Amino acid sequence: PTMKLSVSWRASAAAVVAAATLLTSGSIAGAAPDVEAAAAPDIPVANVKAHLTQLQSIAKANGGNRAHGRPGYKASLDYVKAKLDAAGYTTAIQQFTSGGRTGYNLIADWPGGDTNQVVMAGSHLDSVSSGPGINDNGSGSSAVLETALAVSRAGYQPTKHLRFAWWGAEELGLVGSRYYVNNLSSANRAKISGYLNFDMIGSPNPGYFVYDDDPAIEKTFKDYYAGLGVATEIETEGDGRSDHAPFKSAGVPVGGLFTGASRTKTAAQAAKWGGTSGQSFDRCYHSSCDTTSNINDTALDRNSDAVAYAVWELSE
Ligand code: DTR
Ligand code: CA
Ligand code: ZN
Ligand code: ZN
Repeated sequence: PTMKLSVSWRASAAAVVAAATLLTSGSIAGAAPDVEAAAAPDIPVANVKAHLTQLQSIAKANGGNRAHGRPGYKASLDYVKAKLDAAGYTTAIQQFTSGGRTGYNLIADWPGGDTNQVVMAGSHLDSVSSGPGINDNGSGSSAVLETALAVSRAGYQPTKHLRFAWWGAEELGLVGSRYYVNNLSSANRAKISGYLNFDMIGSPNPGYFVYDDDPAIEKTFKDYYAGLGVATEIETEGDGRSDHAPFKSAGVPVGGLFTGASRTKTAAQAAKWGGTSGQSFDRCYHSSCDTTSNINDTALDRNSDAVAYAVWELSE
């Protein structure tokens, strides 16, 4: 019995040594020295929806909206900022004035990575004054927030530097994002290797549109959807209509996703995506009914996962 015991003891000791070696030096003889970069984690859509519920409560407690210059906007920003601060981000609030009212951008940097190669993902956090703006644009803001939190949970250390942004006063004409870009030095602007925009990504009668701008970013999103077996179309409604526009004008590579607003879904689109033809992608666009019931969970889930996929893919 002693011999048997010692043999099994030796075997398990060797396993322990091997594991310890792997943990410390990263590889042992014969192990693959460089492993594929970690794949993006799944983004739990329940977490994204929890943020939407919070944003709706914030609107309800502040006059029914999250519009620029109203208390609901700053309360929304404080909610997002608190989550990011707790997750280890370096956050900054950038103030600006528009229409005689103070506006705010929230910028969150994930410590580490090459700050000469900055990958940015952003969305506008403001709503119109008619309602809580859950699809437009709680959906983008919550997906970007949850992706940032997933980076923290994963302890992800990408080669490039990650920066996330929530813009103010988009509905007044891309005011916050334009203010940010205009106040970047040319040196800092040149360091941004790409800007990913997410504005309306959970529309109730969704289409799956990919911005047709930077080819590499566009391919990243199309590869993701191809992996799901979901067809995509080029986004044709948005040139200049969301926060990627100031970045594009400044020569920064841009891309993004969109599930549609007031345009009508065609029969052909309904045939490939489901939903209702002859009905707009979001019947509550800029209306008081843009609430948490104005969201298609499948679209929100797929697009939240697409945000994470692209952030990991473009920053590793
Ligand atoms: N202007 C955005 C909604 C919007 C309309 N078309 C597009 C295309 C691409 C992104 C966004 C949009 C808003 O109302 O916030
Ligand atoms: Ca998911
Ligand atoms: Zn809008
Ligand atoms: Zn929007």
